[in-house]
Amino acid sequence: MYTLYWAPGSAAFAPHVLLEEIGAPYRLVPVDISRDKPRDPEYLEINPNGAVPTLIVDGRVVYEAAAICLWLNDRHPEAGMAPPPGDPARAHYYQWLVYMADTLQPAFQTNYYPGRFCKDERAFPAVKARAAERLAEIWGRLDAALDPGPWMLGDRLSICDHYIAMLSTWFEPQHKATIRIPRVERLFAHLAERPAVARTLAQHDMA
Ligand SMILES: N[C@@H](CCC(=O)N[C@@H](CS)C(=O)NCC(=O)O)C(=O)O
Repeated sequence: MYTLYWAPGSAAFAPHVLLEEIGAPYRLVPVDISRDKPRDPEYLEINPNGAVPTLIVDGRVVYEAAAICLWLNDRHPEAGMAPPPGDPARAHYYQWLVYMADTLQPAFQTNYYPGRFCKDERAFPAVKARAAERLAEIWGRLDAALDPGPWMLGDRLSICDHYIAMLSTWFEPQHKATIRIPRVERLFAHLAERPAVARTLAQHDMA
């Protein structure tokens, strides 16, 4: 039985949808990640970053959404959400997952939490404006990588697709005017037809 610490609409979405794709039994534990509230000390013992997701199985704790996805795929190759070891497509499976986690997610973080990157509150609008530019650059590269698609790995569905779909739900209204991601939107529409995705979207109140 897996235990997933989560919050709706958060980085827990990708591990959550992967658990649904796998069909493994799991339970969800909600975490309050409100910006204006301190983190629950009990949760900080599990994940000192105070962020979601965290996954526990057989007493082993793992955090970082991408790491959880890689680990779940290792444990459940039968779900077909990763090219197997030795398959050349595995190179880009690693590449895109790491790129989204270490390049795109920090740009979102800079936008959502400017105070973690700059102490001077007067500079927050400038920090957020630069984050918006970074988001536009990075999303441009990701959307281009979906040509011809339809998936991140070409004709093969993988966790990379669930991951990019998750991140595409993190925009603030002002980004929508400047960031165009038509191929990602097409990918999302295809993915939403999958029962595992529909169930997860419903649990995140995003159906
Ligand atoms: N690098 C972490 C980041 C996770 C993250 O930023 N989670 C957000 C929700 S999407 C969160 O919990 N934010 C609350 C906080 O950072 O205090 C991961 O990929 O798991």
